[in-house]
Amino acid sequence: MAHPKIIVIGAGIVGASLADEITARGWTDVTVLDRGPLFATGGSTSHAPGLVFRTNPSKTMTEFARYTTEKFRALDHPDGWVFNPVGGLEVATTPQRWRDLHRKAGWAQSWGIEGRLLDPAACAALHPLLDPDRILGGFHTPADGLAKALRAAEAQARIAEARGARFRAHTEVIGIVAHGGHVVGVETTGGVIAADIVVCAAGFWGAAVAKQVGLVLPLLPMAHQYARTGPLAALTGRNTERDEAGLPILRHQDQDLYFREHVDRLGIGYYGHTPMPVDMSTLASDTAGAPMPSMLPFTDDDFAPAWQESTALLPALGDSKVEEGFNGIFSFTPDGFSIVGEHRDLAGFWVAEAVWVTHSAGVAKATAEWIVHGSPGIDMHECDLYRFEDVGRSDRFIRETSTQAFVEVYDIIHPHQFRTALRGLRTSPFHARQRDLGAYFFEAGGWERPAWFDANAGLAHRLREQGVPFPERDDWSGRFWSPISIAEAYWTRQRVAMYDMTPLTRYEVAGPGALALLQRLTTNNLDKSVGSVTYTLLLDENGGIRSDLTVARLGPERFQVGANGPLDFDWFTRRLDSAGQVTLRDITGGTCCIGVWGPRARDLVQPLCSDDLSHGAFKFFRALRTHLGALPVTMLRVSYVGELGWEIYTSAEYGGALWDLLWEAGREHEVIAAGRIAFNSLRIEKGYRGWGTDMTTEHTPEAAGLGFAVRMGKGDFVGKSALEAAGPPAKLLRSIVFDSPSAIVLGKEPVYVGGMCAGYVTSAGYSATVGRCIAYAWLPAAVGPGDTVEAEYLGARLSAIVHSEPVVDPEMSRIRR
Ligand code: FAD
Ligand code: THG
Repeated sequence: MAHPKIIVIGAGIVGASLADEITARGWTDVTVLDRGPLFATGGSTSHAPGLVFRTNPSKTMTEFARYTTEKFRALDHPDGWVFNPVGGLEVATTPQRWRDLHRKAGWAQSWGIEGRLLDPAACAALHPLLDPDRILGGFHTPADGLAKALRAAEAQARIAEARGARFRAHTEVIGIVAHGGHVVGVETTGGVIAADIVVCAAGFWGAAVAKQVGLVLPLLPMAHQYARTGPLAALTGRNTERDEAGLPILRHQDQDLYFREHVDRLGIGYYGHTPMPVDMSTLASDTAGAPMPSMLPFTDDDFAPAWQESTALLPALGDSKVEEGFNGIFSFTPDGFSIVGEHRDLAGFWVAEAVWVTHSAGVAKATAEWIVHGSPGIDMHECDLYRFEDVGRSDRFIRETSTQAFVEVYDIIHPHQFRTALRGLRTSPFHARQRDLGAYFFEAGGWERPAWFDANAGLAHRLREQGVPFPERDDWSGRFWSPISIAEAYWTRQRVAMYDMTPLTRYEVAGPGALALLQRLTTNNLDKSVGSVTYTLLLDENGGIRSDLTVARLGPERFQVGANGPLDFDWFTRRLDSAGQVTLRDITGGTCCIGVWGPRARDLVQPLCSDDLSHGAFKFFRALRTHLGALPVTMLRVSYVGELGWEIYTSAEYGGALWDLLWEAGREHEVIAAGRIAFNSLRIEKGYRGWGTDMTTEHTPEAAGLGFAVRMGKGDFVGKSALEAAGPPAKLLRSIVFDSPSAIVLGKEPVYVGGMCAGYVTSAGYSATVGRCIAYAWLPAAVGPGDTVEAEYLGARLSAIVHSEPVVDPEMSRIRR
């Protein structure tokens, strides 16, 4: 059979790498088009200095970088090396940065990147231009280094060409040709070219290309300064023209600077200047004939502080000056991740955008696998084109958040630090009440979510007096946190608490084909009575977990699905049958939800309801349509915090009245409002996983401890055959409980078994119930309950024990009563 005809727009590092990765998988009819000459096309790749620091908080991004360096090392180019593993060195000049480098060293361990923390003298031995008195230490990664981006592009292009790919210069794509919901070609300055698949790898021009087919790519072209010094005496004779560099690439993130050698000169990159978003409407015409449309004139004033700080760190610069520089353009995104995926409404139109040289081959490999084999072969949820909420696709959101991402690119970012711009976009009907109770809000998915309530400070005080432990936290783990959250969690297990569950994404799936669709897409059996609620998993074709859902059957052909965000909507939408047998509706915004949980939950709610809410009449994992007071509600007897109680849903207009009704009725039961931190700690105690953090498509249900949600006997479903073929998992998700009451981890820390790094933490929370921090960690299958492990938090080894699950209430006595 003939392979599809593929056109790649853009012959930068991403387009060239895509041509190689796609043809390597046997689809050889690939044509790469570029508006510029080959291979110095004038895009960002043409002048990228090519520093590759691989360690990233994201496991996936680190893996992309690792693959890229390994691939580049093996590439040949007639002009010389493609990747020069000079090593990477990041130095700290402040205690905060030094602590952050310990955190970074932890990520490197977790993701398998070799690296060591060094004292100032050892740093200066590696990089003699450094003034050791200016630094507190550094993080050295010996296999990081320099990529020659243009050589890498050309070398990959040649390999692709040998398999049949074509590269065409001076061919600008000016339109996408579509027919019947499918891409059929591109219109170029040289005429129409037919294609079955079009991949947009047009760099920072990509947003404009995608816009033509109704796709918003949340990326912002930004200018970034890069300069070169004159010859430096200190570098004389160190490097040949061919080697260019021998010293490690250097980052001085406290001053937004990075450095590399160019033979006897130093290149300096700077992120410290005021953000310079680029207006594409003027750029396109201004630079139409320019050989390097991605290079803007250097602005000396913006660079002045950079020079001063550079000479402070590297005194050898003192006898030199900046000889040349430019403001180069590349893409920033709201969350710093790339954007990859296929257009949902135009089959065959793909994007691979906002990709650094560092991650280029890794992203290209994943994209190629996705195109050719139907799935990317690595967890892509952070980079998925459809990860953005509607609100995240507005010009204003893209501009403000991507600008913020530029400002923060080298900042120390706390895992619970949320942006300050554009807050308050999505609020539940309870927002004003929560504010009155002194809520401290976190943000996710545009939603304001209470983290804790200052109104509970008195409760915390009381509990402390009664002897409930409130361990002190270090400065880092104590940020964006309050001891009040301990009181809220404690009180949920003692009395009763109200949790705002409104931001939990939910869909209505309805119609004659609804049951069949859900049966086909998920692992558990949903063919149960009306009123049933089922915990079930979405798997991908490889048996990896795409999401976990609760499905409530509210009518014979009507289901309410509790989901994990926009990616689930995308997954369902692509798999709806065309016969119109099923409708899918996101009902999140039009509805709201309060979780009322705790031993007193029934005492609180029953008096408001004429239906029998006893354990016998309204069982665990059942749903009921009823009224509380005058208000129509749907109650689901489920509890992510592992307590007696219900998720109580109503439509948005009743939300305020529902809150007041429950709050008033709760007074005699000492009800509190409780926040996300308590919620998170309670769900971890109870053994409940969070998708995207604890498990992803990289994990099977069995590995993640969710085998109970899979019914292999129920008939075919997506991922079933892969599960049948799968061997026993090599790694398992485990609960670990720390020995010391004051030991805290926050996530992504490496875990050691017998002194060797064997896994990593996913999520963690202090458990008020057991008085210890509990974490999930991926560990070798041979490590089991009772075994001792150590997690490394900011350089300190914290001892923990692998615990059977769940840690709290394995008998389910708290829930089923
Ligand atoms: P590009 O290289 O821009 O390629 C896109 C191509 O698409 C261009 O060739 C363009 O001509 C073509 N094109 C656009 N529209 C059309 C059309 N309609 N029809 C046909 N062709 C079209 N990254 C790192 O990893 N490490 C670094 O140290 C680093 N430093 C940087 C320093 C500077 C100053 C800059 C500007 C960037 C730096 N980057 C670095 C980022 C990196 O350069 C880019 O992220 C990367 O090169 C993007 O590659 P690309 O293939 O997506 O885009
Ligand atoms: N509520 C609702 N939908 C949701 C969540 C929720 N969807 C997404 C996410 N959260 C799903 N996660 C879970 C995890 C565990 C449970 C519910 C939702 C749970 N599990 C029980 C257990 O494992 O013991 C019961 C499992 C069973 O009986 O099959 O309760 O919070 N609406």
